[in-house]
Amino acid sequence: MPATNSPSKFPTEDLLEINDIQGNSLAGFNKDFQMLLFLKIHDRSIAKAWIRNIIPRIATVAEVLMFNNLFRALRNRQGADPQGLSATWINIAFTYAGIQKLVPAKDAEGFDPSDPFRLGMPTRSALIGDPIDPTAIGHPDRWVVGGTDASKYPDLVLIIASDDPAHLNAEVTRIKSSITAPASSQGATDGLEIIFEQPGATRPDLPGHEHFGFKDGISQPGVRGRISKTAKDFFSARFIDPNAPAAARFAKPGQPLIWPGQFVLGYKMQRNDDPIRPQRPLKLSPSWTKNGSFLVLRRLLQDVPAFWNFMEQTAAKLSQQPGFATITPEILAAKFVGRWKSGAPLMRTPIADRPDLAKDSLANNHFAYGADTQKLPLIPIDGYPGDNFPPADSTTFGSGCPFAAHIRKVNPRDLGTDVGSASDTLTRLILRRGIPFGSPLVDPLQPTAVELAEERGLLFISYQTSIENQFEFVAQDWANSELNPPIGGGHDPIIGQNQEQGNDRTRIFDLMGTDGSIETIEIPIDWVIPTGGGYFFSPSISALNTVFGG
Ligand code: N7H
Repeated sequence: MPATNSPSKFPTEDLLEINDIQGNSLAGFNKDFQMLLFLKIHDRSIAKAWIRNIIPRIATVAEVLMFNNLFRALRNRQGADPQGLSATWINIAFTYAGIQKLVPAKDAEGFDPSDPFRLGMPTRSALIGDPIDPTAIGHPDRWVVGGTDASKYPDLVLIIASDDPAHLNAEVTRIKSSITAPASSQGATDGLEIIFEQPGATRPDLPGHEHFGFKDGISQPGVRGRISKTAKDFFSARFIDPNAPAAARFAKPGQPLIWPGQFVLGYKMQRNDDPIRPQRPLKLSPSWTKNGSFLVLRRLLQDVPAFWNFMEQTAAKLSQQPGFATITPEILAAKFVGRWKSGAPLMRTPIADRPDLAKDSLANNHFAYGADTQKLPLIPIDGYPGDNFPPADSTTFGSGCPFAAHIRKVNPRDLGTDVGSASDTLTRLILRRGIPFGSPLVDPLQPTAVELAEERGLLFISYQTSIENQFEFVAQDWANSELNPPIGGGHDPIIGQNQEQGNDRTRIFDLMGTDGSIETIEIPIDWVIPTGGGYFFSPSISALNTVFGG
């Protein structure tokens, strides 16, 4: 008899309070046009009154989820993005400095004094590998926002996001006037100051791709939990036949189901020794943090010409060597990322890009590193022919997807790591909500002076319930390490930062040739450079009402 998993045998999943959780965390705004407004609070009671006024405009998970589901359903039926369907969302999050200004001291002190959130990003910057030379642009002394300069350190950030640039502008104008309007008008305040404005936008030339040219936002954890009292009304849609054992672990092929307490406080957590059974929620401290989430924001500058020049020069040199004759700049860059530009994973198509695989959301994330891709029985989907792409072949070791490729470093999937089994890795996952900033280069190898004068990069945003065990751990213990997580192979060539030799930040990356020989590539410069950011807390709607606004 094949093993069956009747849904009743699955552990009962939490009922998520989707009307109380801010929408960008679990649901993801997924908007092409965004604005981050960083604010400083000068007057507590004025700031509280302003917060009370903005609460009805803060988007919840329930609202964002409903919109995203409608958008997806229409796109699937019509074969294109639905015209005219548009929404504009706002979320809010506070640094510890902001919380101290707004909530009674006894409440603020509930955050652990050694928690990175309480210490702040500039204090943790060296630990996560940022430059320690104060003259380097990546040093927090030089950050444009959120660094060591107190005048540029925010108390709160607003994330405003829309499908329509005109709607975004109108909302931003409304918010700005609520901040700068004369003190007599309703909701008005001069007790708040906008200290930095950061627009973000999807690349118009390559929607969904970041500035090096690669498709982003493909791999996200599935979130366990229900959105109504109905037993199978799951937050993350399930695509695998419930009779298949894999249905207990995955929402979609390759998308693991993670207990919601990893992303939002107050819910069951993932165990580091079991991919299915949960452990109890984190203790809430302060008590009002239920349904809240920690938000990591990094303004990461991308030196796109440096990246692609390096690929050109290194590929030209390498191709002279036995075992590397076929290497091109495009192939080398894909090896650094672990996916091709289209988003197709190297594990499933190691020799050449396959945009058709990249487009298939039931196949493009269906791979692991230690086991071959198995065909999974799916629930019937109208018109879907099934995943008929070549399976990932785990016997390729590092010759298909290098051990230190970005996506393999930050999520080693089914492989054991320096700190535990594959179950432990599930406790490290984060929800990523990044968006590019700045305009794309027409030709990265021949940028114009005007293009070079403008900054571009990624506004990295992630949600998690432990900044230390999730974001910081992944960045510091894995991406920045020459050896971890599992087997060595060098630093993460995209986001890794090597601080071990002070100002010499050279990283290394092992590349395997077709003959099994290994070339160790030296990367003397960083092409992803932190220039701002912060550790924030994104409270529940009820905490905004009672603790922040009240
Ligand atoms: Fe990364 N890139 O373009 O190379 N990232 N990332 N990232 N990243 C991913 O699978 C990129 C950054 C993660 O589950 C893809 O969705 C760039 C930070 C994680 O298989 C691409 C920057 C951190 C994943 C990029 C950047 C992470 C991931 C493939 C900075 C956390 C999922 C698309 C400028 C510390 C891995 C996808 C998985 C995927 C790129 C930053 C983490 C193309 C350019 C700071 C967990």
